[in-house]
Amino acid sequence: MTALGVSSIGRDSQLASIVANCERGVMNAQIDTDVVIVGAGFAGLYMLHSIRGLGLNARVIEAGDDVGGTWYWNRYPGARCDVPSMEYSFGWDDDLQNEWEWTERYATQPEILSYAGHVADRFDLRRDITFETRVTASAFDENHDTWTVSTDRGEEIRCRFVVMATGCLSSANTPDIEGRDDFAGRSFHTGQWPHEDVDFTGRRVVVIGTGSSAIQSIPIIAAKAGHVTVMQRTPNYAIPAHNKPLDPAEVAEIKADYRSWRAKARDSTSAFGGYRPRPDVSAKAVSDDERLATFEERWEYGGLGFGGSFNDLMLDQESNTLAADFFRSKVAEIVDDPELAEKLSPQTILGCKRICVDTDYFATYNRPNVSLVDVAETPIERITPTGVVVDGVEFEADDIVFATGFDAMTGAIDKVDFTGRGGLSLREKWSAGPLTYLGLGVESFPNLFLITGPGSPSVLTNMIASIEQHVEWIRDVIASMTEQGMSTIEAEGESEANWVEHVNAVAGLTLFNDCNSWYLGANVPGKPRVFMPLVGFPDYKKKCDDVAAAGYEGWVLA
Ligand code: N01
Repeated sequence: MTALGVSSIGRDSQLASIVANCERGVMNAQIDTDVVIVGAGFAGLYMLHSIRGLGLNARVIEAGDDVGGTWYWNRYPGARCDVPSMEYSFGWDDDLQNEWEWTERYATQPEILSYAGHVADRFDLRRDITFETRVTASAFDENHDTWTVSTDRGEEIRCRFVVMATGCLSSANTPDIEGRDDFAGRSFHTGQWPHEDVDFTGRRVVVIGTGSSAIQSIPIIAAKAGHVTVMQRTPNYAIPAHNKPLDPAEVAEIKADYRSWRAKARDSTSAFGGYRPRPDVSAKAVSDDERLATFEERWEYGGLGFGGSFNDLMLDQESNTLAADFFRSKVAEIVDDPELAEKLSPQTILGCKRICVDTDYFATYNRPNVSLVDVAETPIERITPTGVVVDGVEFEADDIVFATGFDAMTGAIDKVDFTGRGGLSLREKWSAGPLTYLGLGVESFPNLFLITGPGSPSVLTNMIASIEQHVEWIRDVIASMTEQGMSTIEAEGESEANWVEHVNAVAGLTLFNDCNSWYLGANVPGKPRVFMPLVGFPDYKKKCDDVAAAGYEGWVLA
């Protein structure tokens, strides 16, 4: 137990803090730990390591029985990252990044999970992680400037800071379809996949959804299943991964100068260093031949970099249509049945929903055991004990796979009953959409930090780079507060309001508002429609650095 929340840094600071608090009538309380971190994914692991580095104590509370976060839960067949593995890894420890050997261009879920386990073991992190426990509530005690964090095991933990490291895509969204619980077969959600192998051999499987998780899992399920019926509400853009084993020479070249490679990533809009830079030219400014050659070249290279073929695909409707037309021509080439190809071709803005990265997704529809049901016009009516009914027709199933995504960005935070100053509930405060300053903190909720929270670039970037940037910013502010004997930091109301306006204004310059994406919360019935992430990593990082350099401008430190 650590009195005052300062375990080893500056006894003078402690004294200053006591005096300051006594002067304003605040009584210091005994605390159980300096920081409670919620979640043991990559954000939670690095946050724990960083807090320890300050000489403070932290305790991580994790719902799963092991580390890994999203890679712990998303074990569906074919799960892989869409960020190249050499980038989807921590860059803050040279030995760690140099000793770990990725095997493929895009790492599989088991490989990423074992990397997370390796990080936990290498830095001896598990001893401060409480597994199989959920945080249910957290209340700020204004008399003592502490948080009391409650868990589903009945424990109450008193601490100075709470850091939400709960991930942006961790709260599974299972649509409330009539009869869902009456289904007599097996049903799965891709984001809550069982740990044991699921055998689909010879079975009739209905897959609901055509987002990334569906696009990755359908080809693998179809290879064994008797029949796969895909229920598609919105067709999606998927660019081939062209996954392959990593070339040892290429790996050696990156590792020889890993630091500058990482720095290059931090300077790119989406914090990706590996792709060729986006040419600074509009899709409309080049000849038809040049444009086609660029699209072809990006298609052949594969992956998310297709969205960076030109500088205005997310800014200009006509340029976007040129890319979308190219994409649709590719679907028509791959899918044998022209009518089916048409149904699988998205008509929405390319990139408005996150582009998917696939292996054989469209070609899978050429298999005789795969069929598509359009549920855009006639939504799924109900689920019966034996199947799924659409437009009066029952599609019989042994298994249903809900590849229906997540209550993104706010879902996991909303599950915790946060009470801030004056008894304000965070759910109430966010009832019309999330309000944050820099995506890091919330007015009336002192000493609560969000890693990759709404209002930060997060899901529009390589998540690991965004996690690192947030963890280091939070670490530095806690270090600075501890040194100066400050007990609270809280976003100012005005800076929060201006920030929310800024995030919306930036989104308004793009085409991101033009579809029903999870970025907007549009996939969850009743969720307020607000564009949650911020476009542009380098400007954001500079803003955070400037705020810190100006003595945490826009925050109230007490
Ligand atoms: O979820 P999604 P996801 N009836 O929300 C449909 C990351 N990720 O798990 O588009 C019928 O994209 C829904 O339809 P619509 C990545 O950032 C990364 O696939 O809302 N259909 C949609 O088709 C990704 O973007 C990786 O009309 C219903 C699907 O379900 C994010 O996670 C891999 C429905 C949900 O798609 C989420 O991906 C996997 C209903 N009632 C995920 N409700 C990689 O790194 C929903 N749908 C590669």
